[in-house]
Amino acid sequence: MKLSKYLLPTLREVPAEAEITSHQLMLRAALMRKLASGVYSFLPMGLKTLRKVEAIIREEMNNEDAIELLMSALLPAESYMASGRWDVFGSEMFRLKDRSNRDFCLGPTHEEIFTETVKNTVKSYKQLPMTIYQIQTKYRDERRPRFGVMRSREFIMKDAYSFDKDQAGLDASYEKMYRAYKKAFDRMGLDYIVVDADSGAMGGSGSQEFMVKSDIGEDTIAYCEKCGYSANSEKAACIPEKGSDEPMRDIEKLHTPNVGTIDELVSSLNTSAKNFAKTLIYRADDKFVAVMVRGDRDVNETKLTNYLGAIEVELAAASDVMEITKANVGFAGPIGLEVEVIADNEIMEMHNFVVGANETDYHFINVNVGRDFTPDHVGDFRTVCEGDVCHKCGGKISICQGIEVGHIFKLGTKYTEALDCTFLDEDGKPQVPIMGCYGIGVNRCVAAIIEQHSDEKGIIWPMSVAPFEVIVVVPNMKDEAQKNGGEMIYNELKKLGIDVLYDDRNERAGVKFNDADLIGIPVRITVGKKFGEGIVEFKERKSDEILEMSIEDAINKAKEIVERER
Ligand code: 9G3
Repeated sequence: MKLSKYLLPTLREVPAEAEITSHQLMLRAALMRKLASGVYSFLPMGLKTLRKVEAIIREEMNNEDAIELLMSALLPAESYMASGRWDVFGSEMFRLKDRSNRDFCLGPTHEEIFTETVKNTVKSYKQLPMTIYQIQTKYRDERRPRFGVMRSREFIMKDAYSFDKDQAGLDASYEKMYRAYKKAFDRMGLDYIVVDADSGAMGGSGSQEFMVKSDIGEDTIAYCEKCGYSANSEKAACIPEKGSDEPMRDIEKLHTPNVGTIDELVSSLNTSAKNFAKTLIYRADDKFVAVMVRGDRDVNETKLTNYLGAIEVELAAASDVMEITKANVGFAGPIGLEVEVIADNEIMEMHNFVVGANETDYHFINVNVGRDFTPDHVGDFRTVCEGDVCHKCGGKISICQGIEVGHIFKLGTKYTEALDCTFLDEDGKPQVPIMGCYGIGVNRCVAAIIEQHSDEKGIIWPMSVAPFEVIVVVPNMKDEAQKNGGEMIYNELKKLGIDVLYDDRNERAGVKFNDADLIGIPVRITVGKKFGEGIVEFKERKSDEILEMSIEDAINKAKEIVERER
């Protein structure tokens, strides 16, 4: 491809709204342009990287006998009504009506659609196991689109669904997908970890996320260096820190005016946050609960939601807190509450601790479980912290941020039952297939690759996903010999089947070199002053070393690197 005839509107300046590296570089390197909040158009080079990521995913899925098909993105509401999700997914689902006023949505995910397809096409156990997938655009009206394509409202997902006749079959299908994901992400050059994850509204018996470690990742990961345990912090198990055994002291009610924060409270009482149990009033769907965790911990709302089997859990409004505790926010406690009290395991380890008195400006001190109150439920309701003891091996838990690029689930029969999808088993009896589902965010993979493969000058594409494999740069197009030399090398490389970009623009050398670094093509061959001596420059984007060599050596070295790394 000749750059003088291509579409590559690179930007010198960093666009103001782009906060993270990948978002900045995807705009500056002319991979994409924003159309609306969370909606992007892909320019030629951005499309090439998307297609190369998709091709890697497709190859690894096909290697594990998955079968590709393509569903519509314009979906009739009926399918989602049958599974009950039409009402569950509120404003996040893009809904529309056709000319006959019938309800449709733009597909956010396709469990129902794939289940219907299997229901209508798979009749016998002989056709199972079957894993079918698509690579297709999804639509979700995110409340806060951010970080470019990391969280956009339209994105390409590879979504796969496995159908088996029993749990053992699902376990086998799940392992095949797990293998396909590892191979695909390895080939893309992504450094990732696999973490235990919450299955959320999907239900089922467990899920795992493929996380790319990155400080800008939205997800928080807990991991143990010693035993390798790793989990999304939404799910990571916590064990309670042992409390100090001390004799029970008499409970006292103290006047604690003007203490707005826990720190102000504990310093005014000359104690520590570890000796304070905070009581938070939550609304879980249509009921209220009081949740207690130690003062220096956070309530894990995912664990709470799963325990209560609720659809939505959120902190109660101040007016509700007043009605329930008869006190302003910040003075809630477990003593004398009407609503159920749910206590984290650590509360049971505490002695003579502080709680709100359910009276504005008052707290109780020297509170003890059993004598002063008894929680209705006790369990693991807190979020894991740096330095926690690993529940598996007793090692130390570390925390890092991650970008979720893949998520695989053992779903069970939630959708096949809801949609009455059955197959006839060996005895001719109807059985319900057991499902798994498996997603990869394609756009997010491109962004994650850039987050992990870039420097201050721009992108450093791994060969496997690079939009071009070699760039030929002629700094001085006015010099006929150098210009013809560049053209000749460009044509030779093309004949060798190398995807080569030829910068034949009438631009200054500095612009050409800056653009070559910005767009991150793995190999650069420069035809400059020494061309007259038969010498060209050879540089790999991932190295600072600039080599001088003959034209023939440069072409052979480019071929060798491309064929080794693509
Ligand atoms: C919706 C809307 C948003 C959603 C969903 C449905 C997330 C939804 C979870 C999944 C689970 C798996 C198949 C591929 C792998 C992930 N946000 N999820 O189901 F209607 Cl508006 O998508 N789906």
